[in-house]
Amino acid sequence: MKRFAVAVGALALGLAALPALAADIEISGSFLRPPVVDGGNGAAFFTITNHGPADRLIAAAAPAARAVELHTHLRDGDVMRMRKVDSIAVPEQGRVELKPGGDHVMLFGLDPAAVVPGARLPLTLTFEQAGAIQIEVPVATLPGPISKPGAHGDQ
Ligand SMILES: [Cu+2]
Repeated sequence: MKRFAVAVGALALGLAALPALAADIEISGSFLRPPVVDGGNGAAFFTITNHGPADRLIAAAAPAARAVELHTHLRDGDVMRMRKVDSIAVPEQGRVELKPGGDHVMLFGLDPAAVVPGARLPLTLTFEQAGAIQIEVPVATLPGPISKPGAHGDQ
């Protein structure tokens, strides 16, 4: 319960702009690429810093999205395509950067009202070891590519 209390306490104090901490996991540098069209798909990116033993990001949830999946990009011939993955590994004392063209949290069917520029999208990340971490992801001013043309989810 201690780690949960720490995360909730940080939010209650209005420290959402600071890195979110839960147990050994720290989330920083988050941003959301909003959909190009209303009700479309967006993607969340952030850096996971692990101060403890090996862990895995196993789920993500956002009330403003119809569905949320963990995605990565894989090379398919000359094209990078997005694929759903069951988890994103975070090495012991390691760091993983979710970024355009790489791993990301895919948000399907986003509520247009929740992704206006300047808004912050509530997102819950669940780690196998560290448990759930609630963050608020700043919405980027302009839509941008989640990946190179040819991949799904960016229309
Ligand atoms: Cu994706």
